[in-house]
Amino acid sequence: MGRTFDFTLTATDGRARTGVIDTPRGAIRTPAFMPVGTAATVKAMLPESVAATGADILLGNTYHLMLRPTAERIARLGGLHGFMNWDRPILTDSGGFQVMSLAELRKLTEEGVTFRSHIDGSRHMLTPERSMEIQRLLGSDIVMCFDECPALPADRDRIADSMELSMRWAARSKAAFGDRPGHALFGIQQGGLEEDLRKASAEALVDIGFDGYAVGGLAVGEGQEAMFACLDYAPEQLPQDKPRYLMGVGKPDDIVGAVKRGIDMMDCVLPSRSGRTGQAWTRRGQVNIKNARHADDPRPLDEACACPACRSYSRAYLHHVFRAGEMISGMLLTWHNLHYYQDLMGRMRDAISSGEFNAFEREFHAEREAGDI
Ligand code: PRF
Ligand code: ZN
Repeated sequence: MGRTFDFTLTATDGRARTGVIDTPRGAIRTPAFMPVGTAATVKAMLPESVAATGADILLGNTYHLMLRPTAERIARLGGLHGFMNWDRPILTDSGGFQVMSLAELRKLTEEGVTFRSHIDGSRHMLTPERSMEIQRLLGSDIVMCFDECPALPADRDRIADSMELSMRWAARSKAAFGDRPGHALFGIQQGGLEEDLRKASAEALVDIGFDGYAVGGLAVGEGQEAMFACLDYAPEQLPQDKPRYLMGVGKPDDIVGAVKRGIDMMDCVLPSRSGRTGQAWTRRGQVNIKNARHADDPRPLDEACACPACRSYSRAYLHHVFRAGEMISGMLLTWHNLHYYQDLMGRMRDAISSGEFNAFEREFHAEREAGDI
C-alpha cells in the first residue's frame, strides 16, 4: 500500500475540472459523488453493491458513530473500513453540523459544543481535538475540520463571528490532526453568502494549510440561485491544486451547476433517502413510483439505465413492492438512484475530458425538460 495522498488534475473545461485523488485505499475519480453511510452502512445496500454503482468513496459521520456504537468500539474492532466491509476510501464529517441539526440541548462555546444525544439523551462534548481523535479512531482517510455552520438567513455579524470561530477551530483541528501520512485533513470555508467573508475564510484556511478545501455553509435554506451565486466566486478563492468539496449537495441539477463552477467532490443523502420514500431520479427527471400511473406499466423505470432495478423489474413491480412496504423496494430504488448519480458523475468526467461540458449541460437540461414518459 502506498502512503501518499495527492490530487492530479487531468483536464479542465471552463471552470469545470476532472482529475484523480490518489489515496492508499485507492483512487477517487473527480468530480466524485460520495454516497452517505452515516451509521456504518449505506442504508439498504451491501457495500459491494455500492461499489458496483461506481462509487469510489463513502461518507461517514463522527456524530452518529461516536454515539453508537462509539469510536472506541470501532477502533477495538479494527476500524470503520473492516467493521462495515468497505475497503475503499472513507471521508468522515466532523460532527458539528450534525450536532446542530440533530442533537438536543446544544451549548456552543469557544472550546466546542456540548449536547445531548438524540438517541438516549446522554451528555457529550465535541471539540476540534475530540473530533480529530474520533476520526482517527474510525480510521477515516479524509478527515474534516471541526466547524460551525450557521443556518441561513442569518445576519452578517452572526455569520462573521461564526466564520472566525470556525477558523480558530480549523487551526486547532490541524494541530490535533498532526502528521499522518496517507491520511488527509480538509479545511472548511464558511462565511455565508458574503463574498468578503468567504475570501477571509479561504485565506485563513490557506495560511493553516490543508490537503483539500470544502465549501461549507451552503444548501442550508438559501435556494439554488443564491447557492450558485456564491459558487460563482467561492471555489476560485480556494487553491487550484487541491480538491474542492461542496458539503451536503445535492439534487442532480445542483451537482451539475456545482461542477460547472469548479467543485470536485460532493455528498448527499438524497439518492439513498429518496429511494426509501419511493422517489427515483432519472435522465428525465424525478419519478414518484407510488403514483397510480405505474401500476400496470410493464416498462422499466429508465430504459437507458443498466442498474439491476431497471434491467430486471417493471415499473408495475416497483410500484407494487413500494405500496406493499416490502424491503426490496428501498433496495432497488436506492440502487437505481446511486447508479444514476454515479453515471451522471461519469458523464461529467468524460465531458470535461473531451472539452464538451457545455454540450453535456445543454443535453442534461433538455432531457429533464422532456419529462418522464
Ligand atoms: N460543515 C460540515 N458539514 C456539513 C456542512 C458544513 O457546513 C454542510 C452544509 N451544507 C453539510 N454538511 N462540517
Ligand atoms: Zn436503473
